Amino acid sequence: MKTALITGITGQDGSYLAEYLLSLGYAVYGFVRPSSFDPNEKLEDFLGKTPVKLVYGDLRDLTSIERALREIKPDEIYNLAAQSHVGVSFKAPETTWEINYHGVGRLVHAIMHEAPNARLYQASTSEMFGSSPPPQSETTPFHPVSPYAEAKMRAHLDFIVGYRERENRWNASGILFNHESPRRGKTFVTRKITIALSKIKLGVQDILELGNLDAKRDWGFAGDYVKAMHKILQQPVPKDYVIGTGEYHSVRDFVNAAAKTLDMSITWEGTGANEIGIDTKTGKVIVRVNREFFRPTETSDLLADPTRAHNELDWKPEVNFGQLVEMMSQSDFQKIQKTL
Ligand code: NAP
Ligand code: F7E
Repeated sequence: MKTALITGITGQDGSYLAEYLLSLGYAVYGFVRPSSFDPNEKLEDFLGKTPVKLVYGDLRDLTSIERALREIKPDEIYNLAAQSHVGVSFKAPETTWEINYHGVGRLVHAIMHEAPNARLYQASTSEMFGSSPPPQSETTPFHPVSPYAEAKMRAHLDFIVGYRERENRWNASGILFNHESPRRGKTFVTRKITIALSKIKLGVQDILELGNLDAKRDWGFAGDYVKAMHKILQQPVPKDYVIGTGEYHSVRDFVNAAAKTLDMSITWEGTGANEIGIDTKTGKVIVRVNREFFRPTETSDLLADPTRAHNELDWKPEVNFGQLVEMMSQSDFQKIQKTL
């Protein structure tokens, strides 16, 4: 039986990965931040009662990382913990760097001392490509445009690629494009949309306010992407892999698709900050642009070229865009309906 340690296990990806590794027969440990809440409760919301063992720690605390590695001696480490919100990174850049850059450095150094044979997966991101035009592959230059993307890029280059090349560390990464699910955090745009439209449909919210409707993202399903993470750590040689669907849609497309699954339709009028979305059946304005949700600098178009993952990992996503939007919209609609 292999042993895996997952940082960020209480997040979207961590919960799907834990489920997947348990199904493969792994002993799964989760590294969780101490807080006044019982971390088991958060995990149980997603997974129910599972045989995941939790250890307290924080990527900002080297001692806690070393202790966890000494106790667990994992074969595989999945570093999913991060301040993962791009918008928030402009408001809290130091915290973002502390966790997303220095945290990775602490982890890599601790692994070298406490679990030198462990394989490390790092959650790198398509945001590192920033303003590089689409499609983006492993050879596309990085041009990050946010503190989140800069910290992730430097961690990727300094600690993952750098230590792999200089120190022969078994470090690999997935450069993942956006992936979503009913477990996605509620402040990310997809979940914000599916919650708001469900509430509007049920008559408990009037309007959905969004930022940049023209931004295009390559959206896949988190449950598919955690399988790629596992495959990356089973390869004979550690490498970096772009993981995405190879298809992209604008934020406006996502709103239209979510509305359709809820039997609603939206007519768009105006442009830029004055654009509005009108419920075709009721004639009410239900979507408005609010500048508060724009970012100081924006990654406008992200589209994966996942050829290496197809060829070397034999990985392809199973859930398409329409199925993802339907899954998320129906999940939120049913959850909200139950509370009324
Ligand atoms: P998420 O839902 O925001 O989860 C983040 C996790 O990190 C949570 O479990 C959080 O714990 C934990 N965490 C935050 N700060 C920590 C710290 N200082 N020490 C220890 N744990 C800490 O993120 P996700 O969507 O699952 O993404 C997983 C990883 O993939 C992240 O690194 C993200 O940057 C990266 N990524 C995500 C996407 C995507 O589209 N989802 C794409 C590319 C890369 P709490 O529960 O205590 O907050
Ligand atoms: O934004 C636009 C926003 O916050 C998507 C993280 O998992 O994926 C995620 O980062 C797009 C952006 O995700 C709103 O400007 C419009 O263009 O859902 P998001 P993200 O920034 O792409 C990457 C790959 C990661 O690595 C990150 O960890 O939607 N947008 N209006 C909005 N975004 C938000 N959040 N809220 C809005 O109202």
